[in-house]
Amino acid sequence: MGSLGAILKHPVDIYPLLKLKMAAKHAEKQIPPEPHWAFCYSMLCRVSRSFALVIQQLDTELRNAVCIFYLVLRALDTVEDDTSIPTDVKVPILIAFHRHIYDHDWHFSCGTKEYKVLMDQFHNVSNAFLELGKGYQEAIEDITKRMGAGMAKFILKEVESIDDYDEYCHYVAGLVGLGLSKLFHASGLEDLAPDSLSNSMGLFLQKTNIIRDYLEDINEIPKSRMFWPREIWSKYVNKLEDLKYEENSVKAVQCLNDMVTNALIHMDDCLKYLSELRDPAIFRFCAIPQIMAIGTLALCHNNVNVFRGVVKMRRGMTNL
Ligand code: D61
Ligand code: MG
Repeated sequence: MGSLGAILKHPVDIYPLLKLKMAAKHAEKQIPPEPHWAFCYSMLCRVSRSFALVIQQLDTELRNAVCIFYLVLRALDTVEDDTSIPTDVKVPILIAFHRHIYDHDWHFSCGTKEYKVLMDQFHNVSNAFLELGKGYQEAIEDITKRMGAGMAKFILKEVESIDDYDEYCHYVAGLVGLGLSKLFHASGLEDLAPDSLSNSMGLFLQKTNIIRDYLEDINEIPKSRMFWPREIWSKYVNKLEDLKYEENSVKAVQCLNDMVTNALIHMDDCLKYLSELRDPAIFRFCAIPQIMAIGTLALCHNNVNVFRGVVKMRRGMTNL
């Protein structure tokens, strides 16, 4: 269904959609005029769909830092996710990525579509990064270094135990939470949040995506890596892909509910984290993705369609 059709079917979505769109229009006027910044913001909108709008409603200085943080990590993730890069080429790039952001001339072509544009024109991101304040730069470099090392570790290792699952999600999303907390602190708008709460913010979002995307990931060609931990699914089936076959529906839904329950463990920390925020724009930036994740988990819970097709919320943020 086209996005206009989706909206007309759900007229109550129109008001929040317009409100968000107008906020985005206003935000557009504050983008720095230079071409490398224009590239970064247009890339953000093309690549992130759901995060672009919440990032754009932050105050200017913090917004620029978060935009670059997003693009640097999205580029790192594009390397991680590109299954056509041989391991012996990929691992050193992941590990050295935090140094490449200081180098205007570095680039590595990979990914497809808008991700390929981001990689090919990465010098724009480096140039913008080099204009950020030192405090922002250091936070972005530190997180990129730790995430790259963690991704490299998991290229060679599968997610078996629940501990592995939490560790992998820490590298790819929990660290984003730690980095964002540092950026908020560097902006002077917030106190520094405890790492364990920041980590939970990322784990909750990442686990929700991993649960929702089961079918998309298992059907991917060439075969993508799977992140459902064996320690959970092996209680229900012998092979992870058995969950998608109709004869296993009952077991599949039990396994799904087990995964949802595991994700919900992080809720307490997330609410605590949100309750400590002071700045209204930062609060919205943090709370909106969490609310979407709760909604998505509610939709997935006990829902066999996770194994049949896409289970996605309608989102004012993504569909216009
Ligand atoms: C407050 C607000 C936003 C938060 C947060 C706290 C704490 C953590 C996060 C956002 C990160 C949540 C990640 C959940 C979505 N997962 C992915 O995008 C996976 O890639 C992970 C590695 C790259 C992370 C890049 C990122 C994401 C969101 C950000 C950000 C950086 C910087 C600032 C704000 C939000 C997933 O990607 C697949 C795809 O969607 O293409 C994967 O490869 O597993
Ligand atoms: Mg990835």
